[in-house]
Amino acid sequence: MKRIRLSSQCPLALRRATHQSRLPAPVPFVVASILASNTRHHRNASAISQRPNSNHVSFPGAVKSAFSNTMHFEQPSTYPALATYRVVDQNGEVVDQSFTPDLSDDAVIKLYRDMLAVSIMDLIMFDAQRQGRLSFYMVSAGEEAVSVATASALEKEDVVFCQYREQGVFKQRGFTLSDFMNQLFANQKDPGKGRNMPVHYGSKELNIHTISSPLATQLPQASGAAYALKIQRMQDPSTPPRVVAAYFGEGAASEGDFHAALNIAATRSCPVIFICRNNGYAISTPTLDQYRGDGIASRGLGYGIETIRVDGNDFWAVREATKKARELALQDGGKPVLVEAMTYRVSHHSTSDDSFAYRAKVEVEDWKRRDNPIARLRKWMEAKGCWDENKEKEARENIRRDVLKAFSEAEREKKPPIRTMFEDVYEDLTPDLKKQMKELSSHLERYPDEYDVGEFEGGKDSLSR
Ligand SMILES: Cc1ncc(C[n+]2csc(CCOP(=O)(O)OP(=O)(O)O)c2C)c(N)n1
Repeated sequence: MKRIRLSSQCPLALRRATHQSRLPAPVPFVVASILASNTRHHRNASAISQRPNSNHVSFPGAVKSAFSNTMHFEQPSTYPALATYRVVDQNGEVVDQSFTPDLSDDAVIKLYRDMLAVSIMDLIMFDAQRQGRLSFYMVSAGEEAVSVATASALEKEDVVFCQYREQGVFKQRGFTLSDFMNQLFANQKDPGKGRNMPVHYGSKELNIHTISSPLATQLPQASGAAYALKIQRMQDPSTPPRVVAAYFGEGAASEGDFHAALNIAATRSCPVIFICRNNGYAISTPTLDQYRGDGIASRGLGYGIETIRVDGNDFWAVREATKKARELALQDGGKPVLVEAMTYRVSHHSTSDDSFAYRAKVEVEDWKRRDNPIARLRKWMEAKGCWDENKEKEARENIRRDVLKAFSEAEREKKPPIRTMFEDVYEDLTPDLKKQMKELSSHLERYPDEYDVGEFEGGKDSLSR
């Protein structure tokens, strides 16, 4: 057995040494160097050097905590709420005098049109669901700046994980209106082959992972993906630097996955930007019932993560903060950053919800009148002289026409072959699945008047291939 020199005053040394002796012998070079660098980091952070007569504690978990002879319980209420960064106020006027726009007029107009497109598509699809032409939909009214402006500060190669209310991220990155519609109508052009609920978009080409329904599962995945990016760059430093952006609502931040994700990203120094859309509600649960602390931002500090709170209805504040967050996330070999964007969910949670059962209409009307991210950017653009009423009218008409065109094309498209229901779980169909497929085929043959198989590509023939 390997002899280990132990310091009797340092139980940690014993723990570390025992742990090291259990490491399996052959470790690939890259993994070994990562482990070594993490261990070095760990050693520095946990070195206990309590000097005689020191005025502060040096426990591993509280490195510079001053001794105090006064018993005092901290009261959260004595700390002021973290500030909310703003560049442009509700009137479209610049309040951060250090701000200079880093985009050409055309580039701002493109992003403004993305926000408009999302809001117009949302209205049309919400109504389409009400008409029974779609099974489900979720709008992002009032939150268009959070998604479009954050996305605009990312690079194409960055990896994105969304919750479900970030259609602006997809739009900004190049998802077309047809891409949205094909997924919503679950037709044969939907890369997900119609297997997911509407609004659960995904795009391999745009580096956006497919949305999944269980809340917050995307967050530890995002930390893991960011760790993978970090390792990739350690293996090959010529790889372009990339970050992960992970979106979530303040309600999702009550899930255990949120805490696990932040802590692992902090301790492993992963280049991930956590972007919280704090829109005041998690379905019917208002933020006042969701938490007692200072929003989500205060939690970032608790995990040792650089954090900013921004006015989520201010396109420029969101863009500037995300730009800086990306820069920070790539510093020192990588680290997480948290952005909490304060906004308001103007519409119902989804088409399955009636929000007036739990909030007053006047509250919503008040928000709509007082603040709106699209109106705010429009005021700024008009003051700058690059936008006016005519351009607005024309843009709205064109977008509406394009949405309706993509809508009717996607609605007419056939559904994926029925056979796809059995595929893609196993490389080849298992005997069990083949049996089920045969049973379905004979069932459809026996009751031809009960099922409209004509809307599926190939009808029931796909089952007998
Ligand atoms: C693990 C889990 N629990 C509950 C739900 C049901 N659910 C879907 S959305 C939602 C509210 C989430 O609110 P928030 O994260 O604030 O996002 P918002 O809808 O406000 O954009 C809930 C409770 C779920 N999808 N997954």
